[in-house]
Amino acid sequence: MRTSRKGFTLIEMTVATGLLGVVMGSALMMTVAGRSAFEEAAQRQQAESTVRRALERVVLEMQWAESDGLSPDCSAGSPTVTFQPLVGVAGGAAVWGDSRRIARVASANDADDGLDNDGDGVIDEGDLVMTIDPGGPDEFSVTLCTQVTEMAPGETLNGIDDDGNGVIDERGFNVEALGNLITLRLSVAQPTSGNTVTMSSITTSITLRN
Ligand SMILES: [Ca+2]
Ligand SMILES: [Ca+2]
Ligand SMILES: [Ca+2]
Ligand SMILES: [Ca+2]
Repeated sequence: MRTSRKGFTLIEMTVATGLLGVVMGSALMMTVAGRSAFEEAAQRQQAESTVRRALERVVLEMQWAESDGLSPDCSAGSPTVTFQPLVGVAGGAAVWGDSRRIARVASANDADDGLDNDGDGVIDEGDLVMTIDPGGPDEFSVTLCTQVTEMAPGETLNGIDDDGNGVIDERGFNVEALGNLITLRLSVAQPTSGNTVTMSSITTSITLRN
């Protein structure tokens, strides 16, 4: 005669509860891992679009600059550039606008001292700032981008071109001029929610028309 089984034995219950725990645990881990991977991808994308937008702005400002009017001449690369944009032609002569300086400057929150003063996980980050009419009566500054790295990734301050790109000790922002070909490099380190830092680095070139 078969005995009907009602309910579960203690062992079955224990095993079932254990399995349920494992399943729920993995589901939770997958959710957490999925969320952090998603957040990481979103933050990386945001850092990349920040760098791209800032460089697009620099290209927009510099494309009408006079190629032999850059200061310094930037042939060895420079973290700062001053130029005058062509704003029009009058009576057959070029009309130049107020000079503009684009430079990587130390962040107000993190002095250039080798320490992470603001505790965001990035040491000595700076801002990319454009100043219109520097030193002049109409001087006006615009921050194009924050979190610009101290040095370009792969480059340390040692008098050597560590990354072999032809520029020695380039900073997080660098302008290199070879004739009227300008190479712009910008690197940003964006602190993220998971106590990590997302790096984004873009190099772009423009050919000056003047
Ligand atoms: Ca610092
Ligand atoms: Ca910092
Ligand atoms: Ca280099
Ligand atoms: Ca170096």
